[in-house]
Amino acid sequence: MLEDTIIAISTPLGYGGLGIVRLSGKKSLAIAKKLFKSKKNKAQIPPRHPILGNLYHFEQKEFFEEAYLTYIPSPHTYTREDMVEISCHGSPVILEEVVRLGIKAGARHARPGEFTLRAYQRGRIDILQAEAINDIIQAPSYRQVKISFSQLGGSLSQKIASLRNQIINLLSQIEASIEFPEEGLRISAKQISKTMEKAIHSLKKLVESYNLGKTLSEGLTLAITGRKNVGKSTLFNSLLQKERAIVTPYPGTTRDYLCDKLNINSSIFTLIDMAGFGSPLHPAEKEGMKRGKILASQADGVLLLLDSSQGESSEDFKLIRKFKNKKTILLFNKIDIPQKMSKKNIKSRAESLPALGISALKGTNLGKLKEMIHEFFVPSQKQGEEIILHLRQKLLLEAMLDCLIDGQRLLKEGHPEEIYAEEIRKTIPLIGQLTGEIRMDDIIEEIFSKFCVGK
Ligand SMILES: Nc1nc2c(ncn2[C@@H]2O[C@H](COP(=O)(O)OP(=O)(O)OP(=O)(O)O)[C@@H](O)[C@H]2O)c(=O)[nH]1
Ligand SMILES: [Mg+2]
Repeated sequence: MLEDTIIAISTPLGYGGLGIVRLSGKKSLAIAKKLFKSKKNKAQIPPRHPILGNLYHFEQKEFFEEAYLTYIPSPHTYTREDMVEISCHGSPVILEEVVRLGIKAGARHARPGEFTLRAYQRGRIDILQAEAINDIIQAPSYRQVKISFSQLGGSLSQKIASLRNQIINLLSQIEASIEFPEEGLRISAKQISKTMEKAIHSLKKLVESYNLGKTLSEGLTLAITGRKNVGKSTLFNSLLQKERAIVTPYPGTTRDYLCDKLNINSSIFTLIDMAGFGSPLHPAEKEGMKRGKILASQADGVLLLLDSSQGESSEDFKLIRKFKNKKTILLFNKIDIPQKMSKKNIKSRAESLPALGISALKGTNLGKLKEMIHEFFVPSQKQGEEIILHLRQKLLLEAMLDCLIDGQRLLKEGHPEEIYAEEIRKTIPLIGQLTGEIRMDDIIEEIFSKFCVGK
């Protein structure tokens, strides 16, 4: 497969000022030469230098477009193979014709992410860097771009490499003391424990960084819940600043749930508006409540809305009890009209929950609410701290952490070196999976399938 020369459109398909077709592989230049004739010197295509020419249709025997061609010989290319970039007008017809002719001339259409896959297979980047490339392309915020750019440069890979060295050093010291117990190579259990503690600390910090990473990449889900008619859909619309959900004065308006994204200071939240709780008057309402219950329990956080223009009800208390152990912000809505609810009474039953009075209708305190959401749900980042953005990475780091914690426990319980060294050793293949040094075909396939064609 690596022997094939691949071709694909690298720019988004559509009409645009420019469009780029890329080739990678041994035959890139030979194929490109069949499609492209330089205006100046017909024979010479100097490397790393865009040259102007015309695209030649070798079936119709005619020129059909002006283009720039850049030939970049291996190994200093994106894929480490010979590459050619053909840049012309961003016309889907032209770009697709260039690809079709390229395939006729001997190339194969690239699969999603195949250029980057080759960069990985040829050892130019590891899997963490490949993930960073796609993260840069798909970044929903500039803040994530900065994190991913640093990881593309190897910041996370280096951190993992240093962790790996730490663990390997530790293992070799333990092994030396097992083999030559009398030769003064023995390191003390205290020393081993200290080194392990350091590794555990670094791992813990990385695992925890996913709490922030998740808010920046896929985002957190926030369920807006409460009794019927308290203003959930109004709040949903006001936060999104669009008339997304239907609002009426009649209880039981929302039945199917709605989701939409809200960006607060680069952190992404998926807001969910759902059916309100109360006695259902229709089977669809009943089903909506059932689903709402599940959605709210699965969400990362809850905005629990109360209608403070009404007296507190047993249903409100029931909901407070229900979400007490979840990350919940309590909202007293409708503060623009006369108030009947005793906020003191409510707060006494929900002491630990942050609370705020708002008017979803008039927009009162919604800026404050956004600040509150950010502060409550998004962990702060310390300068220079590495942030992981992928669940895959978090799960592997967590598995490593478990091994080290087990090793530490066995050491403290006084088990022999062989026993706890075994636990520490289990982290090595996990690191290999994390960086892609150990190839796991299904995981590699999953990672690259998320890429666009042409990257
Ligand atoms: N005065 C006032 N009225 C509000 C406010 N928020 C919502 N309302 C009104 O309350 C009624 C119900 O609003 P919705 O947003 O549909 O309430 P909901 O919680 O989504 O209702 P269901 O979908 O039926 O559960 C509408 O008439 C809104 O205009 C507010 O802050 N102040
Ligand atoms: Mg509603």
